[in-house]
Amino acid sequence: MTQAKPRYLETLHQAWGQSFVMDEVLFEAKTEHQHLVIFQNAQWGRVMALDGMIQTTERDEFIYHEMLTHVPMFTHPEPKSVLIIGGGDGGILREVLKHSSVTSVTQVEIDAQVVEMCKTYFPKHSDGAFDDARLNLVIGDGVAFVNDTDLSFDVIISDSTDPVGPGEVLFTSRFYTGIKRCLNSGGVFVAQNGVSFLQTDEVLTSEQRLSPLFEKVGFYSAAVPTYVGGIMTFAWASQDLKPNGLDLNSLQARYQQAGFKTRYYNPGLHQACFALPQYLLDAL
Ligand code: AG3
Repeated sequence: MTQAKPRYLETLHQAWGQSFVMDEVLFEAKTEHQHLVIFQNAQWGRVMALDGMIQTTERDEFIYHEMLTHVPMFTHPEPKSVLIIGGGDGGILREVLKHSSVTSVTQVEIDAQVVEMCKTYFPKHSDGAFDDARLNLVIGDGVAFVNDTDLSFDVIISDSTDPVGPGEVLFTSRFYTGIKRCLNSGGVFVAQNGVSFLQTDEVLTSEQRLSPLFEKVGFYSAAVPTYVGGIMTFAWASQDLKPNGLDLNSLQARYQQAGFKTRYYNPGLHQACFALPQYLLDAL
C-alpha cells in the first residue's frame, strides 16, 4: 500500500485553513528570522510558506505581483527610483524592472536566506532581476532603513508577510513615518494588507495609522487564489497622487507604450480595483 503524502496546513487563520499535498519537500529550515518551507504541489507548482503562512506559488504569483507593482507604477507619470520592502522572492522586483523609466531600485529584505532559496527554487519569480545593474539589495530591517536613509523614492512597495513575526513592524506608525520621509513629492506608497474579509482589523489599523500622515489614503483589491478567504486588499497612500479615478484612455496609452505583457493587470482592472465591497466600506 502506498502511504498518503504529507500535507501542509496553513495556520494563518484561527479555526480554518487550507492544506496542500506536499509531493516533495524541497527545502525546510529555521532561518535567522522565520520558519521557511518550500514544497512541490501538483496544483500550484512550487509553494513557499513562512511561519505557517502561504507566501507565494508558481501558478498564481503573477496576480499579486502585478497588482502590487503596476497599479502604483502606472499611477506615477514617470517612476525613476523605487523602494521595495520585503519581497525576497523577487517577484515585485521583476515587475518593477519592466518599466523602462526606472533608473534605480533599492530593495530591503530582512531574511537573506529567503532571497537565496528563492533564487534556487523560484527562478522564474526573479527571472534574473537580482542581477540587474539598477538594483541595490540591502539585507536589513525595513523600518530602520526608511527612517535612516538619505535616499528618496517615487514609488515605495511593501511586500511584507502578515503582521505577525518579522512582518509586524511593517504595519506600524514608525514604519509609515519613515515611508513619508523618504517618499518624493508626487510619489505613491502601496502595501499588502491581507484578505479583508478575515483580516478586517488589519485594513482598519492601516487606515488609522496612514491617514494622519498622508493626504490621500485608500485601498484596492484582487482575488489571489492561494491567499484564501476572499479578496486580497492593498493599501495606498500619497500626498498628492491618486491611483484611482485615472482616465482610462491615458492609462491605456501608457500601458501600450510600456510595451510589456501582463497576465492579470490591465488598464480596465486598474480602474475597477478601487471599488470595494460594502462590508469593507462600512467597516472603514
Ligand atoms: N507577501 C504577502 C503574503 C500575504 C499572505 N497573507 C494572507 N494570505 N493573508 C508574500 C510575498 C510575495 N512576494
